[in-house]
Amino acid sequence: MKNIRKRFAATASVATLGLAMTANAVSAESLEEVMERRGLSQQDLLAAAKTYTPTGGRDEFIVFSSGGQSGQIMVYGVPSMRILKYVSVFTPEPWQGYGFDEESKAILESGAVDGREVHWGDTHHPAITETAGEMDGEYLFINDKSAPRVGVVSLHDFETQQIVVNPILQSEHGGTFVTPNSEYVIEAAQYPGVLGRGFAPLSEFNEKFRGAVTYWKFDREAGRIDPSKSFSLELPPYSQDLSDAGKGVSMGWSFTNSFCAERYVGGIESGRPPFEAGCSQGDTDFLHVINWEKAAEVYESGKVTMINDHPVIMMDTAIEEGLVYLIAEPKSPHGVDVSPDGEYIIVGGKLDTQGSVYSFSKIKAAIDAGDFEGTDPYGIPIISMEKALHKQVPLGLGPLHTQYDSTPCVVYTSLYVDSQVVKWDYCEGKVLDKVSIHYNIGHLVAMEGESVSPDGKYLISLNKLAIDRFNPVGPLHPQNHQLIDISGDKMELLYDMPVPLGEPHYATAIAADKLQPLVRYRYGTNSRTGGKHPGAVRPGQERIERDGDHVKVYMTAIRSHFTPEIVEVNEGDTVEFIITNSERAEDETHGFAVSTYDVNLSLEPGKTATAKIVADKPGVFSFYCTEFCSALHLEMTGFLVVKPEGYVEEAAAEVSEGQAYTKDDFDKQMTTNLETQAVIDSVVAYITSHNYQDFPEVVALVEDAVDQLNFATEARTKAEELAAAEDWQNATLWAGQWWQYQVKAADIGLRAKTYLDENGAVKAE
Ligand code: CUK
Ligand code: CUA
Repeated sequence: MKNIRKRFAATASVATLGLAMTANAVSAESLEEVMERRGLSQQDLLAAAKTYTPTGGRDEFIVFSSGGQSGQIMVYGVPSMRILKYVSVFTPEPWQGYGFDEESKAILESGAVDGREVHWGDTHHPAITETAGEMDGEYLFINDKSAPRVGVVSLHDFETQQIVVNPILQSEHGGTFVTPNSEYVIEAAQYPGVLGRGFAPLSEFNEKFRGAVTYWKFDREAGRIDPSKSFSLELPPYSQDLSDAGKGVSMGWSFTNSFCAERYVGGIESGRPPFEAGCSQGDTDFLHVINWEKAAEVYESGKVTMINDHPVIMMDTAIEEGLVYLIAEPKSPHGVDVSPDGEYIIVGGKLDTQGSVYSFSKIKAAIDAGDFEGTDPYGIPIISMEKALHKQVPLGLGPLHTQYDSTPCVVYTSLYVDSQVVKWDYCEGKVLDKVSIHYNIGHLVAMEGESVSPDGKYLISLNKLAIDRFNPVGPLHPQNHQLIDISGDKMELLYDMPVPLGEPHYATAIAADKLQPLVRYRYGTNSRTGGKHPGAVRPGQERIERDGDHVKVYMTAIRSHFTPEIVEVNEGDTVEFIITNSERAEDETHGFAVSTYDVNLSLEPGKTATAKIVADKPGVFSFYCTEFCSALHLEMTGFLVVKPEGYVEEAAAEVSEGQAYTKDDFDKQMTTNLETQAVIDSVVAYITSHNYQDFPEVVALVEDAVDQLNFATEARTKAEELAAAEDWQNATLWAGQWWQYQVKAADIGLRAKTYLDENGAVKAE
């Protein structure tokens, strides 16, 4: 009767659901009908086909974009333009626990400037480590313009592992750019200051204010910048801007341009013309040409002045040793980009209409011949612009940055004022094509476009304005990354990607197959140091230790419980939860939060992290897992009991039992368990009868399932022992726990089976 009524109800609902019929009709729509309905052209369809990535598909390139004022880096795929990750560098980011666990707090705290913690960053230029001028995908650097800092991100796990603070600059911008073997990470100043962040009156600007460029030594083995082997070079108080490292023929040199070589100091409030007037008055600024290889030798020979314990090669020494030269560059320059072979250096001028192509061999010839047109006010030799130029090519209004194509001599330059990208030939000096973007492009990035062997194919325009491109969301619009196809003669705009994160400046793109990130950590890893966490424990080793009013909880997390689950402390105690995720299954991340406290962990498989709180208020607070990690995720919880000062336990210290269980309950649970075991056995038989060892993903799942089954066996033994003693209460609960482990093992087993099915595993003979 019940069934009939159900069936009747089902029929009635189908009959009355005219909507369902319409939905069927829609899904049968033809391509032409969809195009008509959505107003799509053939061109749109072609663009879609070039970017659309079906479910499960992967991208050919991975882009790391500066997240601007978010202090983060955004990671997305090309051509799909699907965002994959935000890596926080200078800013707390709760999902990944960054700034909410002790390990990452230590990283953020190391970014304190003169004792002041800075919780945001203005990220501009990411750079991936290089080997022989090729991106190798191991580490990534990014600068903070607002507080002069450099962050180091490991691309083994996409986590920030180091922040170094520039000891002498008060402002920077021309970072980070790596030398061809990542020997150094270049960071150049922006606004001049007294080196060491000291004071001098602005009336002594020319005498006391300075710029500089810092060469941070990268220790590849350690995966860290080594400040003790890093040095800087003092420069005049021209506002240094972007930099690039020489390569090939210009290996050992670096180039940093500047604006406001006028050394104008504003003062609009006292009737003086503003900065913008005084800083754009001159026709030219200076490109700084620096021999960093020789500078490193000078530094090692000890010809430095220590400022804030940091070695600085002063200008007099730099001039004497032939480390630095200047060349005029036109009209408020911005980008400086070295060609793949290292011979050409292309500079764009914000107020110019042409791209200036300098020739390194001409520069070198002038230096070798001592052929200078004079010196600047500080005595630095100036190479004549005419003698250093290969060509100047009219490109359009406001050329900023340039990226190199896979075709020799072909480059793409952003035109800020024209809102266009221009494709041109810098060898011949001719424009090849232009495409309009929306709107006011800043940087642009081509695939591996700054390496010695650019990949071409795609270009992304990182625009300053979005204006009318997207659905309105208030006065602050999203940023707009526009994907452009550069595989043909004509550039073709394919896709707009809105990004609500921060203004992107530069981005860098690498072939996806060069990235080999971890799937799980070595058991008990402190992801911020890369080493073994001293507080890591394995299941069975969990404990609570007290030292005075400091309580350490050594905990494990595995689907779907924390061990221990009840933690009792006294009001005023400092409590550290040091938690290891004991999982090995891919993507089985657990979170950890304590109600009302400012902590959240992201515990990926194998990771150990610490949530530290001061239990300053008596009460009972739940801690729980913040990632929906299994069907019993909501049950992944525990209590932090904070006893009031002077509290004396009156009632028995036993935890409340909740529901009471009988032999019937136990028997019922056992029946369920034995049925479940039969299912597990069949899945195991399926997996082991196939060539699962050929699939590393499945091997990992099997390992994880075996873990769960071992736990299951332990729980079963306990249940059976308790049943023998007729303790039906605990026997039933342990039988239930056995079932929990079975369910997890079955879940993992089914994932493995599905994977084998979908990936063509074969049945063994
Ligand atoms: S900068 Cu923003 S568009 Cu910081 Cu490289 Cu040129
Ligand atoms: Cu672990 Cu939810």
